[in-house]
Amino acid sequence: MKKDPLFPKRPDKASLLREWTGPLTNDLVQQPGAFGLGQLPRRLDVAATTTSICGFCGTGCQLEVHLNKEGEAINLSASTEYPVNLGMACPKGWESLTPLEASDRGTTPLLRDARGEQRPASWDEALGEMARRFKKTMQEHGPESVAWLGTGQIAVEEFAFLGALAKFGMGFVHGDGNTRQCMATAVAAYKESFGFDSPPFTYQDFEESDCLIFVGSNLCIAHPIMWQRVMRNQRNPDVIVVDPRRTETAMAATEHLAIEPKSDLTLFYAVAREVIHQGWVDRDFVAQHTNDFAEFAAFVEPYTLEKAAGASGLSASSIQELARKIGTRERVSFWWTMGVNQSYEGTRLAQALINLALLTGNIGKPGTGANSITGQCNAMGSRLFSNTTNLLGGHQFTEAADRRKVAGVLGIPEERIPQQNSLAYDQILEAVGQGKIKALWIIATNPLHSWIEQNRFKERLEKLDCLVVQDMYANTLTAQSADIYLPAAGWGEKDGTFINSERRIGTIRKVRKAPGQALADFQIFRALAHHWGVGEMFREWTCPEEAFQILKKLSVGQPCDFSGIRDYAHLEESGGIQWPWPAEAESEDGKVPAQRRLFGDGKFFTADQRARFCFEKPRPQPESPCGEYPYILLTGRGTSSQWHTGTRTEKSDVLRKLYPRGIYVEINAEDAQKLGLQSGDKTLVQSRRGHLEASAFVCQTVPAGKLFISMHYREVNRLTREDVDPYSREPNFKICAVSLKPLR
Ligand SMILES: Nc1nc2c(c(=O)[nH]1)N[C@H]1C(S)=C(S)[C@@H](COP(=O)(O)OP(=O)(O)OC[C@H]3O[C@@H](n4cnc5c(=O)[nH]c(N)nc54)[C@H](O)[C@@H]3O)O[C@H]1N2
Ligand SMILES: Nc1nc2c(c(=O)[nH]1)N[C@H]1C(S)=C(S)[C@@H](COP(=O)(O)OP(=O)(O)OC[C@H]3O[C@@H](n4cnc5c(=O)[nH]c(N)nc54)[C@H](O)[C@@H]3O)O[C@H]1N2
Ligand code: SF4
Ligand SMILES: [Mo]
Repeated sequence: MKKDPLFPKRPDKASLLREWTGPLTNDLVQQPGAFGLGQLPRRLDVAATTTSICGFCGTGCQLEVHLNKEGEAINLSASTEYPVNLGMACPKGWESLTPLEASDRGTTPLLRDARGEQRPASWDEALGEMARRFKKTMQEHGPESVAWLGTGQIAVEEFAFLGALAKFGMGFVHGDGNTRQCMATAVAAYKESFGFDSPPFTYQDFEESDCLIFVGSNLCIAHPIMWQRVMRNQRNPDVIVVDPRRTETAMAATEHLAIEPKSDLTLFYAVAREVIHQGWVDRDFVAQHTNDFAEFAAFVEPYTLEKAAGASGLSASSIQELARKIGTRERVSFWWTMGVNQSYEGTRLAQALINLALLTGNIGKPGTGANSITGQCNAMGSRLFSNTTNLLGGHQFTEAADRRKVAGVLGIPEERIPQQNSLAYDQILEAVGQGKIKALWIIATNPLHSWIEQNRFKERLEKLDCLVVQDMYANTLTAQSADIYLPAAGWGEKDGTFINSERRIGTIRKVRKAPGQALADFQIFRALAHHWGVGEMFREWTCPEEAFQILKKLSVGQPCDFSGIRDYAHLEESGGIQWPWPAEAESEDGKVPAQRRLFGDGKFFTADQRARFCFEKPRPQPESPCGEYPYILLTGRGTSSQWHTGTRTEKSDVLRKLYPRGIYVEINAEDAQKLGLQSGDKTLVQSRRGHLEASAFVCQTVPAGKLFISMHYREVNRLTREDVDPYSREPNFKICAVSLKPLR
């Protein structure tokens, strides 16, 4: 911990005001006074300062947390020297401490009694009861009758412990997490194209690119500090946003391509064809470092500019111009988020972007790359260490050598490691619906708000014999349904590491005591191991920093090898460390370089070290608009001040003020006029699966025929439809067909 009694780096209010140079958005983020600047610490109260990576989004900003004599956080500010955020933070970051103080924090375990009411219980009772019920279910119905659903929002050490305990200790076969709702598509795409789940970029690339193409990404509000990095770009770049909506990011870009939803695949195949026809292919790179180019070139041949124009609603000339920029600008980078991942054909779409980077040799060099931006603070950690569909450290359950290696590092019998992958989230739920999975443990996710097609989800959940929910708050929608509730400490109340979007590993620190009897997830897993009778198996997992040493060993020899990281102090003094950083890594000055990207040598992680062109014919959307449901509903983030289901951000008065409380639906002026609607009028929005009431917000951000409702409102997933991408099994959250009627 850094001793800093005089707090010399305290930024003054004026410089912080200057730092917010963000785009004009409709949610007031440009008014810094609104997000907690009034709370800068008073100089004399600060006894020490420590640092912690922010616990919200995958940007991974570092915060300086100012502590009093007792080591308790008084307040925080944005780290000025961290290579990610350079002194900036968004409203959520500034307000990070407030959700910890909420009055509805879980302070004691709860057990549902015979009358159906949740009653306080001791940890021994609650964990004893959980162990008893899960064991009984497994004895009667086999190991496949239980499962867990985890998260991308706890520390790496925590979900590694969770995954190891559940599968190797308790004998589970199935577990998945909310990363499935989010990043699974990028994982599947990278694995097949590059041989490993390996986002290649570093944030410096935002500043060093000549042409940045954002596909299905609303960076200004979902990753505001990454957008600030784009704003620092001095190369006069083209910033092109491909999104059906005129988002905050689209407005701030140099160009907005307002495509028809789900026409992206056709569009980018046509762009690839044009790049090939115009001779803009980097022939040397393609010949030396890729496979299947000839097949790809033949495949894209039917995707003419006219065909893409027909599908996307863009003009043939604007598609040609897009291809020209991709083919001729020196440094081109492709960035994507949920508009790509959350699609029934997301994996192929992500690969269509990867293909363009490969075709034009835009990879491994400054300002380039096919770059998936991650959502949650530690989605990248969960991708490597959740032990769900891949074995700890990016290994394979199905490979005997991998099982042997992991068993050796952990000192457990090899037979403890399942030889099959877990079912994916949607398959776990299907098994719940069929009565095959009877006990479910949900950790740090709130699927009764966030999972797609809620009615179906709720029906399935009712079939469970036992639901355990482990959350910071006892009153989330999901926690209220629990038979057993386990109160968890949150960000700020525990130690550990997160991995951000650019593969940077950084530490989080305990700066507050958890309320009541709430325990860090790590400690809950430790206690549960004891109650299950496998405490001995996890005797080395005494604290997160010890567990980190085990994870280092698991990473050895993998593309993500970070065995060269000494300990948490090494991470803190280095400004975080991007993987890979193997034990044999060397640098000239003995320090770890602040920015590193992958594939500078053109060698990929496939067996022959070549990247693959992966492609497939586009398919029609699962649900198109029709006479009865004439609109396409789009869903996504609504503001930089709210986080998902709002369990944390709703607890801050400051953040709440920045966003409307009541649910609203964005509707184009043309459609509103036809229906005689004005902003504020009540409407009924209906799909084949459910309905909701929302007030109309008449605006130009959505084109005619499209509506938008943000995912922060719990009602939205009553409307959505559970279709998944066949390769990643990520749900198609972004679109469904709905009707809208004025309610008078
Ligand atoms: N403030 C805030 N920030 C967050 C989060 C939050 O809840 N609040 N959540 C975090 C998480 S977990 C995630 S995953 C990220 C998500 O970050 P983003 O993916 O940037 O956010 P979304 O709004 O979900 O979706 C992005 C865009 O995809 C567009 N889109 C929809 N369909 C299509 C399509 O067919 N084609 C194209 N090209 N675009 C389409 C939508 O119109 C939307 O503008 O944000 C992270 N950051
Ligand atoms: N329609 C629609 N639906 C969507 C999306 C969309 O774009 N459209 N986006 C999807 C995406 S990308 C995502 S990532 C999901 C997110 O969906 P969720 O994961 O359900 O959303 P959160 O609100 O982040 O839920 C996290 C939960 O963990 C708790 N928590 C926080 N920290 C801790 C901790 O340290 N320990 C424990 N035990 N609990 C903790 C919080 O209180 C909260 O209840 O939503 C998905 N749903
Ligand atoms: S951009 Fe993301 S990581 Fe940075 S302060 Fe905001 S929520 Fe936290
Ligand atoms: Mo996400």
